[in-house]
Amino acid sequence: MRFDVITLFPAMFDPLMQVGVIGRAAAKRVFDIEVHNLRDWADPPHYVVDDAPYGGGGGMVMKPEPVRRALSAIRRQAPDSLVVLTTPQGKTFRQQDAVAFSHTAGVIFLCGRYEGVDERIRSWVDEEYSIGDYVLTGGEYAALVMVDAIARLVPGVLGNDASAEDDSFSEGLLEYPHYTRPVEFEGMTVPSVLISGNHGEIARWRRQESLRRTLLRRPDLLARQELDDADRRFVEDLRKGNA
Ligand code: 6GU
Repeated sequence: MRFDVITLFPAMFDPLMQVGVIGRAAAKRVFDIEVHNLRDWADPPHYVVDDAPYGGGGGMVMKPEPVRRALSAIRRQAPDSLVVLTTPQGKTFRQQDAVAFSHTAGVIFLCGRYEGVDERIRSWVDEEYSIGDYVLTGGEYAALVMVDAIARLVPGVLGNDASAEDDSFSEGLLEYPHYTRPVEFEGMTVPSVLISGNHGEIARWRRQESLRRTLLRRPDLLARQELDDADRRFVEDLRKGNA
């Protein structure tokens, strides 16, 4: 798949493309990412990309013309990609959205500036996304977050293809606790079931600890979850304080 990003701050995407798991996968072309400077589509001599709002008031608004040109040019290179505007007014980006985008041909992220974009720009995008209820100075960090969440689901990006499957959220539950060596550290020990070698018991313990953790930290997630009989009995016990 391919990612295109339209931004006034292309350098913000250098770490994504150069560092860590995502950077390595980008270098190996497991997916493609191209970052475009919106200013390249602005008019000389001043290459202005924003302007004061009609009706007055503070802040600057992203002008439509450079965005129109950028989208037209990039769409020719990526005709099957969806166009996503990052804006605090968008719907909240969730794991299920990351999964859905990871199965598409590509995404073109248009990073909005926080004061806003000319309303006519909205008619050229397929979706609008926010990453949460707080205000950022621009959509760049939101695009970085979304590219990371989507790209790590592309086959071949994570070392082990299965490692995305146990993720917190992918099953609708938080992940169970993890331990590695040593078996005892500063008086804290690894649960004995994990060193028992009994894989059935280990799977059961992990499932129950996922349920425990989700009930404690994210009861909203648990409420939306379909549970089997064993899960339901365990959650009942947790609620009664018996587990
Ligand atoms: Cl996508 N943009 C801005 N400016 N702030 C945000 C956001 C996006 N998502 C959460 N906060």
